[in-house]
Amino acid sequence: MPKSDTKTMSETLKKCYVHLTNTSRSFAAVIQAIDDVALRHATCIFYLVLRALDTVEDDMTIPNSIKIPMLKSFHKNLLDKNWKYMDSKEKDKLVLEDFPTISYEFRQLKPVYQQVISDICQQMGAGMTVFFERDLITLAEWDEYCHYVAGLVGIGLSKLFSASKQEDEIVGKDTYLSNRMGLFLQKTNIIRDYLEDQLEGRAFWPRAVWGKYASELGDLAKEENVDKSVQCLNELITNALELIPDCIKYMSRLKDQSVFNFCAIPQVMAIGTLERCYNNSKVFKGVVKIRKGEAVKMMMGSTNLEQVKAIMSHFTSQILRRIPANDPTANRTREVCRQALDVC
Ligand code: PS7
Ligand code: MN
Ligand code: MN
Ligand code: MN
Repeated sequence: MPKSDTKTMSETLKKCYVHLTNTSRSFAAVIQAIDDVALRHATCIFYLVLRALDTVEDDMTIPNSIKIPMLKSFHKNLLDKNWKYMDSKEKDKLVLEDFPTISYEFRQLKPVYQQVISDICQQMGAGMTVFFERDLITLAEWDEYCHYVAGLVGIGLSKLFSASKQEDEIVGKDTYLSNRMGLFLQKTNIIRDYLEDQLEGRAFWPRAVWGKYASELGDLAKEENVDKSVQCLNELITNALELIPDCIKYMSRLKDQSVFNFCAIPQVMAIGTLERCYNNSKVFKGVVKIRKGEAVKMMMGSTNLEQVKAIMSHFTSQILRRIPANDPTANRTREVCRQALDVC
C-alpha cells in the first residue's frame, strides 16, 4: 500500500511523486511502500535523478558531441537550481524539463543521502560514455556496462538502506553483492529489449557471444537465422542465471519488510521474464512480457525469503525442463540451473 503523507508534503515533493508514478512501470509502488519516510523520499529522488540521466543516455536525437559532456557533468546539475533540458524527444522528457523541482528536493535531503546519490550519478554518467567510444565485446565488458547503469544503482540503494539504519552496515559495505543485484535486473532488461534497442540504434549484447551465431547483431532478427538467434539468446540467459545465488545471499541479509519487498519484487519479475524469454524466438519479433496476472501473483508472493526462493526455483525448474538437447549451451545451462536450485 502506498504511504501517502500528502498533508505534510511540500508541493514540490508531491510533484516528484507524480513524476515517479508517470515514469516507472514497476518501481513506483514499491518505492511508495517504503516504511521509513526519509528513506522513501531519498529513494524517490534517486530514482528520478537516474531516470533523467537515463533519458539523456537513451535519446538518440542528441548528438554524441553534446550527449557525452552532458552525461559526464550531469551530477553538477543537482546543485544548480535552474538547470533543465527542454530538447529531449524521449517519452520521459518531463523529468528533464522539470528538473529544478527534482534538484530542489534533492537539496532538501540529508547530506549523507545527497552524497550517495551525487557520487552514483557522477560514476554512472561517466560510465555511460565508456561504450560510446569503445565496442562492447567481452563478457567482462558486458558486466562493466551493466555495473555502470545498474550495479551502481544497487550499490547506491544499499548505501541508502544502511544510512537510514533500516538495514545493517554490511548491506551498504558489500558492494560486490549489491552490484550483482543490479546486474541481474540489467542483463534481463538487455536480453528482453533486444528488438526495441536494435530498432532505436542501440546495441548492448556482447560481441563475444553473438559473434558465434551471426556476423552482424542485427542479423539475429532475420527469420532465416532463427535457430542460431535462439541459441545466442539461451547463452545470454544462462549467463544471467549465474547471478541467482548472489542475489539470494544479498536478500537474505535484509531485515526491513518494505526494503525486502522493494528489492525482491524486481528480482522475481526478472526471473519470470528470463523464463519467458528462454528458447523463445518471439524475443526477436517483439517485446516479451510476463502476463499481468502472473506479475500480480509474483508481487504478492515476494514478501519473505522462503517465498522468493520458491518462485525462483519454480522458474528455474521450468527452464531446466525446456533445455533443448541440441542447444550448444545445454550443459552449462543445466549446471547453472542446478546451482540456482541448490541455494533456493
Ligand atoms: C533508484 C529505484 C535493490 C540492491 C532509472 C533497481 C535504465 C534495469 O533502459 O526503465 O528503459 O529499458 O525498465 C531505480 C539492486 C536507473 C537497478 C537501469 C533507478 C537493484 C537508470 C535498476 C532506475 C538495482 C539506469 C530499469 C536497473 O529501468 O529500463 C531506483 C538492489 C534507473 C536496480 C537504468 C534500469 C532499470 C534497471 P530501460 P527500465
Ligand atoms: Mn539507458
Ligand atoms: Mn532506459
Ligand atoms: Mn532496456
